[in-house]
Amino acid sequence: KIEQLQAQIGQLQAQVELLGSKLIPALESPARIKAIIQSIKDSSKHDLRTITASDEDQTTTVSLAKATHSTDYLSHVQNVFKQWRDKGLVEQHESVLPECFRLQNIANAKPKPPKDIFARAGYYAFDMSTGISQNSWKSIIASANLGVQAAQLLLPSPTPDTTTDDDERPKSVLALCRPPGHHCTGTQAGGYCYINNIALSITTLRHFSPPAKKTRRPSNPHFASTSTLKFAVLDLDFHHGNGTQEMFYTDPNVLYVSIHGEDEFPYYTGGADETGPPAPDAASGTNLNLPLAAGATFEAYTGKLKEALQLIQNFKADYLLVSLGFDTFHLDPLGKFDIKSEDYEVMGRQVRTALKDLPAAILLEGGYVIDRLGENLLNFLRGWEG
Ligand code: SP5
Ligand code: ZN
Repeated sequence: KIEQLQAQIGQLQAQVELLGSKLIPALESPARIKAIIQSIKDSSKHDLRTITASDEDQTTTVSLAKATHSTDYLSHVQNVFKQWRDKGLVEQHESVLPECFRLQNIANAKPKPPKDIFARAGYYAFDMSTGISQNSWKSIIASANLGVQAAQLLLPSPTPDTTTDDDERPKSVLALCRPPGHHCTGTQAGGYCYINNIALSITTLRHFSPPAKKTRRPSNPHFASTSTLKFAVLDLDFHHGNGTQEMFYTDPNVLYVSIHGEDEFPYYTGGADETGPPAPDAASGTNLNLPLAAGATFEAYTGKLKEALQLIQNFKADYLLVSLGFDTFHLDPLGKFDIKSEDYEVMGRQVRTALKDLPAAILLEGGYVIDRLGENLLNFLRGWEG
């Protein structure tokens, strides 16, 4: 039934992706979020908020996104559909897909964006699954704005002395982002990702956090205020979050930890040997990849999860960001793990129990079995809430 529906949607909107050797209706679709929202409403267990990005929110989101994405990349994503359309390179109902990708050029280490708008599509992308259609930017900016808003909800009140407000803030927030974010880099879309929503949450927390309280004896170096915030990212999507890893690889204040399918998409990152820059760099050891072979059971998974949680505990972060993907589900068309619906409750409980003091933003990444997404997410949340 879902397949029929997707085929219909595919014909209607022509949102396609290349999978293997076939151009298929895009797996990453609005139906994913619709299904999740319906399940959350049906459960009536959670406080659900709809957040619409005002013009001002959109401006703020784009300017925060510039901390991790280049300005020219962002304007490309925003404008390429119309530019292709104006030249007759794409139909109104189709999407922009690249034909040729940026490659290494021995004569020119830093090639400039091509003048030709057709050629630019492959300069700013790394796969053919991340098309840009008429309404893409609207979704991309709305999704990114959720990354911003989730972070805003976790921020301490600006007047730390009136503790009452502080108690009102949630300890954890889930943002139903779509499109997802963990694959795109600062200059290339890919893996259905255009703006890194997790990076936006981190940038927002950094940007809007009140300055650290002045100590009573600032002259004592022991009390010197070190206001630098620390962040731990736990990436539970089936795929390695190459974009997030890249953005914070040399940042000593962001720990990136990922459990993902070994040698799976995005293929060229995610190895256990990618641990950050070599010592004595301060960021050495702030990246941990825990690849798991195809067919991995939940028992194998929880083994890796324990390792991940231990490292995060040791890191002593101020905030936790979770990239939550449900493509680890045993029926997922893109995943190869053997994780069942009920396992997500255990997973949620395990993470929250280990890290219960950390304010947390959970952002949705992948997960493509549309009619099981709501159930799997609700299970995760039941475990998370104890
Ligand atoms: C956010 C997210 O989950 N993005 C995943 C994008 C994955 N796209 C490529 C998947 C390739 C799977 N292998 C294809 C083999 C076909 N026979
Ligand atoms: Zn994924």
